[in-house]
Amino acid sequence: MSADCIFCKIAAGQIPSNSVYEDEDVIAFHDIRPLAKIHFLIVPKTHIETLNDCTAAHEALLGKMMVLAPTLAAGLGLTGYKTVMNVGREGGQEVFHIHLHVFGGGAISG
Ligand code: DGP
Repeated sequence: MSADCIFCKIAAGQIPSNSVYEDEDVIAFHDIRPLAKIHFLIVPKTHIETLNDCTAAHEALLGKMMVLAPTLAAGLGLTGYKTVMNVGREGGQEVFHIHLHVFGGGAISG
């Protein structure tokens, strides 16, 4: 856990979130500033700043995040959706703890 990381604090239950899913490895919760009718984030509990910091050791965790997307989207009634991971400031990343955005129900364009 990184002491000043908002997503670490959410994962630790120190800051509330509108939860979608949680297990021992990941947490998913609705985005506080939704860009689509349904917009949630899939976040690993372990603190990894960006996708650029991932190695082969993270393959299972990243795969789990991806495979959870359709399951959680279906649970929210979505049959189609968009996934995005912003990487680095130039990639639009604001929170430096990796997370997969899932947009649906009137998704953002692009
Ligand atoms: P990104 O630009 O990819 O780093 O997106 C970060 C997202 O995190 C952004 O859409 C807003 C969301 N967010 C930031 N702080 C909080 C928070 O405290 N709670 C929730 N639920 N979402 C947050």
